Parts: sequence; structure tokens; C-alpha cells
Amino acid sequence: MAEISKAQPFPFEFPPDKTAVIMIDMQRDFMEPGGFGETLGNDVDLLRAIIPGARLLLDTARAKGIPVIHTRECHKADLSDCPPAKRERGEPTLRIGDDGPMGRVLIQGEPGVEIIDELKALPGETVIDKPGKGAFYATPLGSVLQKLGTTHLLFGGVTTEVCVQTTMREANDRGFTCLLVEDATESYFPEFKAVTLDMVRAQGAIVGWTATAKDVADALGS
Ligand code: C5J
Repeated sequence: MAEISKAQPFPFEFPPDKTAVIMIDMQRDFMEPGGFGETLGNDVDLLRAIIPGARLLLDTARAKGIPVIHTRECHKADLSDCPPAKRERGEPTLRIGDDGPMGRVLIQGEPGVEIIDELKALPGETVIDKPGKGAFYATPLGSVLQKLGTTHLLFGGVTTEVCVQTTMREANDRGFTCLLVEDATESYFPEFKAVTLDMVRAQGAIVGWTATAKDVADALGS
């Protein structure tokens, strides 16, 4: 067992050989101007602050042989997996499926769906395209983790209170023990990130633990 003694709300124990990293939606559509995040009125530059923390988490996992799974929020080209309620919501400048500066917004195979260069998947790493906010919904994530024998998950990615938190809650309901890496996750709303970290670890880690990427690296001796 490895232990992150500085984790909140109390030390986090995890078996490295049964642990996986899930990096949520670090794709151009959320991270760069012209993508889905910006069409919703957000300042996407805020998210770039976590690139070093996310990179440290990936580098640590890779050095220790911990599987890394990346997700990307996107839809089929014919939008058959995009509920109209999702596409029609709000007043974005571009809707899902519209042509934008990085190709069709949130559509599989388009440039906007690519993971940013700094964090891109290495050959052999699993990349899961997901139509929902939660990464377990309508994807093979559950069976991928079952095949790996995973019991513990370390999370990073964007955005903290939307796809990351939703996936952590889904993971809890499936019996996984979860930790959210504080400096590897970000929100367009700093106050939402702060309150999500609080929510996750409240009530005796009701959703999971939090710690920094360095805490994870130290616990794994890297
Ligand atoms: C959002 C996500 N925020 N990846 N997606 O719409 O959190």
C-alpha cells in the first residue's frame, strides 16, 4: 500500500498495482479559444494553470506503471448521441456540431476534440470518447477498469464541478475509491473549484479525498 499522509480529509491509502489515473477532457475544445468552453462565455485561459500539475500526475503514473486513461467529451458526427436538450440549451455563440475555428464543435475526430499537446496520450494509453458529463455513461470505461483490476482512481482534468465531479460520483456508485488531484483540475469558476473540493472531501470523504500532484508523486517515491 502507498499512503498520501497529507491528503484531505485524512490520509489516503492506495494499492499502486490496482490504481489508475483518469484525466478528464483536457481537450482543445475546453482549453483553447474558439472551442466549446469559450462559446459558453468562459475565459479558457484560466484552465491552463493546471497543465504543470496534470503533467506531473501523468509523468508519475507513467514512471510507476500506473495505467492512464484519458477522456474526451464529444459526439458522433450525426449527433445521434447528443440529446437535443444538451444542444439547444443556453445561448452559446456556437452550438455542438456547428463549424468553428477548430472544426465542428465537440464532434469526434475534429481538431477541437484533440487532447492538448502538453498532455496528449502516449501510445498504448486508453482514450475514451464520452457523450455525457460522466465518463461511465455510454462508454467502455467500466469494463476497461474491470479488466485492469482497478479499485482506486486518481482524477485530474476539467472542469472540476462538471465532468470531473460527475465522473467521481459515478465511480463511487461503482465501488471505486477516488482521489481528486487539486492542482490537476480546474474550473472556469474558481469558487466552483474550491467548493467542489470541499464537497468531495466533506462528511468523511463522501465522494473522495484530495491531494496535490506532488503529494501523489511523493507517496509513490518518484
Ligand atoms: C463541460 C466538462 N464543462 N468536461 N464539460 O461542459 O466539464
